[in-house]
Amino acid sequence: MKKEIAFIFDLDGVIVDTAKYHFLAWRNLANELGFEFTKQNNELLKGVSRVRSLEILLGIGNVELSESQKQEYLIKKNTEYLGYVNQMTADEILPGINDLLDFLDQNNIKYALGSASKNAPLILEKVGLLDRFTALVDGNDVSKAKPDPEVFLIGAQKLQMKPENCIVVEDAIAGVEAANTANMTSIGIGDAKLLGDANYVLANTSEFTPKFLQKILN
Ligand code: B16
Ligand code: MG
Repeated sequence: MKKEIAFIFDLDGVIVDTAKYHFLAWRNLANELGFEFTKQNNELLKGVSRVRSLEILLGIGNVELSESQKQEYLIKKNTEYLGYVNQMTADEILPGINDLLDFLDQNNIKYALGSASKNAPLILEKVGLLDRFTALVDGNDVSKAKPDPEVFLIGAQKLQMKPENCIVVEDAIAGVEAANTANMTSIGIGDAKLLGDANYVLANTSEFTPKFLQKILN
């Protein structure tokens, strides 16, 4: 197997499913502002930054807020979200991911995190994965959100790897676009109709097996 490669993993939707907690907190906020927020609406927020998520949510409800009100609601949403995150355990790691990380470790293949979430280090700590990543890049490190490739390019730099030798694992359309723009190989996790631009698409993380990796790496 080729060794000169490294992986960059997205967090929400790839390592854990935090979208369900984002959904609960955003829905409560929408309800407080007087409108409904559905699971379908929540799809629009996947991989999107917190600030941009609020803008999209306010657009759905056709609600306008002042800058200070927006700040207040962002803090409120994150406080509720952190309440859920603080209860997370290793049981919430998505199927297949532990085996895959074991396989990468055994083969001396490095991996980094490339997430839009400013809460990424806390989430990794809660599920017991914080120490396993060679490098972390999260929402605190980037000035441009996905689909801009910044998050993954910083990840490659931290791993001391060339972009073309990095493989990104992503569940969001914007994330796949960011990986492709960064000249990296992209593996999409989810609906092939939505993630058609990815080099490879797997329906869910349990299909992301060492056998699949061996196939694409050889
Ligand atoms: P936070 P990812 C993203 O994580 C989520 O998919 C997205 O829904 C969320 O708004 C974003 O993180 C920011 O999260 O509020 O914790 O900073 O998929 O890039 O790992
Ligand atoms: Mg994601």
